[in-house]
Amino acid sequence: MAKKQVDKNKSQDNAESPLVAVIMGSQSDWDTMKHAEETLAKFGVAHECRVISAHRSPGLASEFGSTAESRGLEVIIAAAGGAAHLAGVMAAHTTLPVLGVPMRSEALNGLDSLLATVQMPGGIPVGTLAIGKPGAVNAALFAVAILANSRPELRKKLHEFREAQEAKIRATKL
Ligand code: RP5
Repeated sequence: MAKKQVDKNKSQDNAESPLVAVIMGSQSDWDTMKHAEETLAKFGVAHECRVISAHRSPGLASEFGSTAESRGLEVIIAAAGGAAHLAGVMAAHTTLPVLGVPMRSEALNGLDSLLATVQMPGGIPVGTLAIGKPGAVNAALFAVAILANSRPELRKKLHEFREAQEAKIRATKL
């Protein structure tokens, strides 16, 4: 299957104004972060996906974080690898909840990304998920849970998701 390019400028997949932004430091993060996108799509949550680098495009990062609230976003999922500043930089520019997903890095297998994302000094919170694909999926589920606080239809979908997960385990025969 052809590799999907993250659209750097536009919302994708839905015409509605996005509630969740999935941003990542590099196109190379997409193979992992597409799992966040797929999860949001499964729940029917309007979202956008973009490449924004805290260090390669600091102006864009600052602009995106500063305007996120006024553009109607409610949650930002920020993925980065290595010296992973993106989630922290977003959190510095907005009071929206920011969920950080550490990317598995070549040099340190993601431990660098995890520590850089999770160890925010007090005052600017980043909710950090697991390294890699589980973190990408869980960041999306966490975003849905946040949105579900004021959207009963999403709460219902989350219950159904959990029930389906449990039913699958119960039906597993070894
Ligand atoms: C980070 O550096 C990105 O989030 C990515 O995980 C990592 C490597 O980026 P590339 O060199 O592959 O563009 O900024």
